[in-house]
Amino acid sequence: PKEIFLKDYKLPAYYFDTVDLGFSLGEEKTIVSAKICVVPRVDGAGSPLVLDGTDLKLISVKVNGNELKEEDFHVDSRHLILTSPPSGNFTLETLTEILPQKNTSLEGLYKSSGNFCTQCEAEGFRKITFYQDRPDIMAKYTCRIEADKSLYPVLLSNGNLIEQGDLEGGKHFALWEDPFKKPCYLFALVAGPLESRDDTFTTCSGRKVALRIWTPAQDLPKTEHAMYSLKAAMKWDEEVFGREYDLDLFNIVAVPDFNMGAMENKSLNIFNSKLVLASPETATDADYAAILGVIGHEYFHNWTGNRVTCRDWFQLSLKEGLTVFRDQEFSSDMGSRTVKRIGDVSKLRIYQFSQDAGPMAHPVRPHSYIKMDNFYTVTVWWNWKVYEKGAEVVRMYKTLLGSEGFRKGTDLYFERHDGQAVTCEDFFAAMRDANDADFANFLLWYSQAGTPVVKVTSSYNAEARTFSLKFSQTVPSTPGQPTKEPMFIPVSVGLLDSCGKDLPLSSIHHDGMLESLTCNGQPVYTTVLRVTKGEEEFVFSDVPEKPIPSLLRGYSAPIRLHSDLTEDDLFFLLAHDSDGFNRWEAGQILARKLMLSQVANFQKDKPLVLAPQFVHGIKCIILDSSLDKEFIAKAITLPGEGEIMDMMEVADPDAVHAVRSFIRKQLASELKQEFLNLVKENRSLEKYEFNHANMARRALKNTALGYLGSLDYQEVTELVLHEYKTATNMTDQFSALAAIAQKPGKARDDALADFYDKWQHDYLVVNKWFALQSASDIPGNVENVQKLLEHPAFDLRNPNKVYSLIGGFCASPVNFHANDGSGYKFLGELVVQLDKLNPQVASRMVSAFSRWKRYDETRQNLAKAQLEMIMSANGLSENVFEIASKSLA
Ligand code: B3K
Ligand code: ZN
Repeated sequence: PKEIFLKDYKLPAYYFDTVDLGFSLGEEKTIVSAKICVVPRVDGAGSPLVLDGTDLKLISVKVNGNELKEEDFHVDSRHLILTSPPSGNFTLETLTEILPQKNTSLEGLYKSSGNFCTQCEAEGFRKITFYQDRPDIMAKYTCRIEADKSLYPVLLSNGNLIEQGDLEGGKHFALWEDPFKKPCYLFALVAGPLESRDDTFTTCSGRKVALRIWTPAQDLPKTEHAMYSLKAAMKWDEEVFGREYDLDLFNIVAVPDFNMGAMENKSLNIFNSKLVLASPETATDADYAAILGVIGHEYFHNWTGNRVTCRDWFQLSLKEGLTVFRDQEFSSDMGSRTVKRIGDVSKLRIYQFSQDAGPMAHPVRPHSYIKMDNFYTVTVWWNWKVYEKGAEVVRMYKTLLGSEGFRKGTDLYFERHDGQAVTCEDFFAAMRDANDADFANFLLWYSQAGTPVVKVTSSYNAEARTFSLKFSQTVPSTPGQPTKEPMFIPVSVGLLDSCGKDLPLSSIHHDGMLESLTCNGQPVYTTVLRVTKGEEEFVFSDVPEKPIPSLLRGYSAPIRLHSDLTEDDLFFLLAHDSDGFNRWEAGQILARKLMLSQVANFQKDKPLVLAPQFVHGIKCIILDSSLDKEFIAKAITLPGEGEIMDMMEVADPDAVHAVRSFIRKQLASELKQEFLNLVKENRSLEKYEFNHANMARRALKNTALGYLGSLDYQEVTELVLHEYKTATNMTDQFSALAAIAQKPGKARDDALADFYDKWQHDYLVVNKWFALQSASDIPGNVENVQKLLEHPAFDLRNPNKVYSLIGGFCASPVNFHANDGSGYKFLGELVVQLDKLNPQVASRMVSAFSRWKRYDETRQNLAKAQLEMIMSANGLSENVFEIASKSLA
């Protein structure tokens, strides 16, 4: 396999102006015609025209209407090369044959569950027709689709429908025209027996847009929330970013077989049905929230990705980091900002931090790739660097510039680059130029991999009334980047007085300069320190008493922060910080310390103990009626096992699991009455509603139920069963089931059987049932998961089922990392099998092995053996090769 490098980027020799596609969709084969107006770049004329094409059968190729002679082109399994094209503009016409019904990779054009459907990003268009499959080729498209009318009554593509009609032999056709230039990765086609939920949205300039969400007829009732989300997103983008929708029609299609969450094809978004379909009875609050976020995300791409796109795939974060940031802000505005931030940062910590420290570490803008698909965030097994760390980089611009400055920057970015394929530097330049800002070496965030580690020490001088913060930063070495430069880190800070109130900040000494912090003569309570050096000191003046600093408020930079705050300071911040995020963070730091100290006890065979101060802290949070209930639910949830393992020299899944279970159970037993009260006081109100207040009640009740489920009292078991039986929505029902399923036994078996019985007709609910069992940490779970592979509802060809059952299993450290190697063997064998069907999904699964060097020698050897076995498999895909070989390196 060939590695592709950013430094090798070259402008294309030819541009494409217009592209007219024709599809004749058939059961045996599909014929694709492409007529392209080719325009040589000034110094490109006459050079060979190299078109990408994977596994296509070429029927004919014409230039300016004349069939090409054999000596004028070359065709193989990857390319079609025109060896001596005309020197001026010319028309290229190709006819190709493809077999969508045999395409299990779900990339390119594929047929599944009775629909034809496409997925072209990143490089899937080359599986449809011969083309320069790269994002800097932007052209105007038409698309004519022809198919059997009874089997495929609905024919969709990008843009506007300009003609449709019946044809002989029971066929019909539709002709679509997209007036906007686009790269081929945004091309889409859907054909199938679908029906739509219709609505309209009137844009800020008064244009009426038809909105349609397409699904099989029986699923239409479940599209109400998706439609609500779409309209909310359209309005929000007008208000917050000044972006108006640009066509008269916007389509969303939900399909059950899809590799990722969704795809932002111009005016024809295609979604994994999991991210569209919801009803209170079948979807949880988390599903509702994910739908809101992803519908928003794909819609926002219309400007950040489609109107302004990427020059090359190395710039992926230009559109993904920015669009993730936009969807995070959208969800924050629709719900609770603090809770959203806590959720995003915890995920960032779990996934991005660990990837940043592993063999696949790469910068937000990678320097090279073998298979671009490996650089996408697709579901929880994603690559978090391009997407989520990229979003943190965008957030830092906003932190540095403020809301108004940031908006000036995005306005300038759209003004300058509409209709262009650009780079991360272009975004940087727009932010800088619109604000005349000094961003020092901020661009390093795009090129330097690894999570910076920042240490802070503080000291108070009572006489001088000054408070000093000393920072030192290092960036750990990563593959290919042994040494690093200091980064530009915005650290948002506030100082608390002894009553827990924010102190006014008046001025600060830094680099020999005294800087006033007042804003229009008024003191500020939070300020952003620009930390740019290896070692650096900031001294606050006029500080009347020894403060407790609240550092990195709102998590203002994606770093690991180590401070000299004592446990007492942290308990104080947990009780008082005005920054909700840092209040939660203080509790998490305490919990991490506690868990690590107990892991050390466990490893030395010492008894485990839970500090009374910690129980008291949790109790205070529970009883604080001024707090948001969803915040309480987050604040009383312990850090995950993966997060703790990441902090250890040698990760020990058994110890971490034992400690986390011990603390949970101990808290449950000491605070049993409080948890029982939480359940009773927060039972769901009559009707399910997706709003923050109701979701917060459910979150708190179900977190309490989870704690109680770890206890062995009869009374508690009955309560949990009662909650399961009386639940009126999936959020409550599934949480109760999860609480019951914590412990092996008859109650668990009966509840799981009952749940399947109820929901076997609904594949999305059945996936939850798979995931709950596969991710379980009950001992020896690998056998159950093996059995579930044979379950009639399981299908290796459906990505969602694989993510639920196999991905779910890898998420349980004790079972996946079982020291007899059973978990590794299970995954190794499946990856090889899966790779033959769907390389993208297989490569996501193989990533679970990537951090094998973090474990003890026995586990290392077992995991390595599986990776080597995978590497030796016949016909291994580039996707899996890239991850497996980099993991072994
Ligand atoms: N842009 C798509 C992801 C494509 C993944 C290709 N393997 C979805 C999104 O980020 O919005
Ligand atoms: Zn995206």
